[in-house]
Amino acid sequence: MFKKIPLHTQIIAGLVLGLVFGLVIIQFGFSPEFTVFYIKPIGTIFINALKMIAVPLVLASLIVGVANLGDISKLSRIGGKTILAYLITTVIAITMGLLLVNFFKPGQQLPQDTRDKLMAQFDSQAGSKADTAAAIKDQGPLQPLVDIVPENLFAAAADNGSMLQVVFFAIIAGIALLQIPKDKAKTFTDFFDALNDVIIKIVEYIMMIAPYGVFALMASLIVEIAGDNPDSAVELLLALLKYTLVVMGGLVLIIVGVYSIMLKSFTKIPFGEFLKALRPAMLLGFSTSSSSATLPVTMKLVEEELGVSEEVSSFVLPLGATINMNGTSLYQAVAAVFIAQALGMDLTLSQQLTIVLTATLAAIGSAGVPGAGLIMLIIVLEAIGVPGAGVALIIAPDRILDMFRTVVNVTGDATVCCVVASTEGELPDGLIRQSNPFTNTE
Ligand code: DAS
Repeated sequence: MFKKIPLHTQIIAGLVLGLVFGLVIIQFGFSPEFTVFYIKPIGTIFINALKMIAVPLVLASLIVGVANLGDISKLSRIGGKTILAYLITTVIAITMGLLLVNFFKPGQQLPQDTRDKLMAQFDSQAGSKADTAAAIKDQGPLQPLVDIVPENLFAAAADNGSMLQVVFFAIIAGIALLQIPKDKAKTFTDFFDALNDVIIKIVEYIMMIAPYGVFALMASLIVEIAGDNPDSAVELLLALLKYTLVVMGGLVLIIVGVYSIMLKSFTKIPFGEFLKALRPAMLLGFSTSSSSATLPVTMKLVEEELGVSEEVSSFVLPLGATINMNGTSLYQAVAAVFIAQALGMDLTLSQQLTIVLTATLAAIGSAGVPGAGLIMLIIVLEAIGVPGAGVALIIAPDRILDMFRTVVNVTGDATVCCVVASTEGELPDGLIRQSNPFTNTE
């Protein structure tokens, strides 16, 4: 019955209904038992499903992503430039996110009792995390580096706290794949390619229960945080609103700040013309929240509206849709610090630098499908010792933010594509409008 309503509309409806439901419960003083025992489990199932898929998603998408770079010795100058540009824009996006969230501190004004309740709700092993942190301090400064290499991959995959170790293995496996004979590697790559497709399909299934999960999470979050003090729910909602505005501000800054400077520095394409040419792809990214779904349109526009050769666009854009997600990177940096702030956890500089590393890897590992960035955020949280279940705190506005960050992801891929094309001697005079691919008029 819901099939016809777009997924994001369903989820926004779930979010609003959860908000109203929670506020009605606390406003009329109904007992929280019903919400806690019969509504909240739906949200827990949704969160567990997201966490369940995180490890296989990382393994499959990263192994395939690295292996698809093609033979390491043959990585052409285009591949080198493309990957360098993607990494630089990703690190810039994460750094912008960290600067914004540390400056505006959206999570910091929550009262201590709200923070304690959130921590209790999200981290049942809070004590053990503290012990681990203490243990790490005893073992000296290089311990975080040692902890990246897993003793046992399956134990690491089983223990959510070692997501970085899973990422490390996936990258090493991808590189090893490039070093063995192509015919042997093909079986392995085909398996993980198929696994990647299976996982993306499972993410679609999980996103089907998203409206109900968001409803349950929103309602139980409000009812449990409000408890006997409705004001603390309002404070939490205000903090969420501030967090959303910080992410949105960062996303706008990336487009009008970073991408316009890149185009101006490396190409003769007027920024306004670039956005006008890319508008259909940006709108598609917004409405589908999927870089992968938007890819065919992005390629068509970049070639026919912006004049980039097929050789460049067919390498740069598919790679970008897989490993380059500047919007998601900024969002993950802001969300990770916001959740830590809301839980009253002060992050050290090394933890914030860990965010740069893990959010870069998480963005590379994020598939271009709705909700992928949220799933990979769990990796960033676990890597800095923040409970992965803390994603429940920011799940409410996530679907709306997913739409906007996907627009940035798509625009970033197209920007790098034009920059690489231009440095390859293409687009000598800026725009070469060949035809309007959507009206076929010359
Ligand atoms: N929806 C993802 C994309 O397609 C981004 C995200 O989930 O953060 O780019």
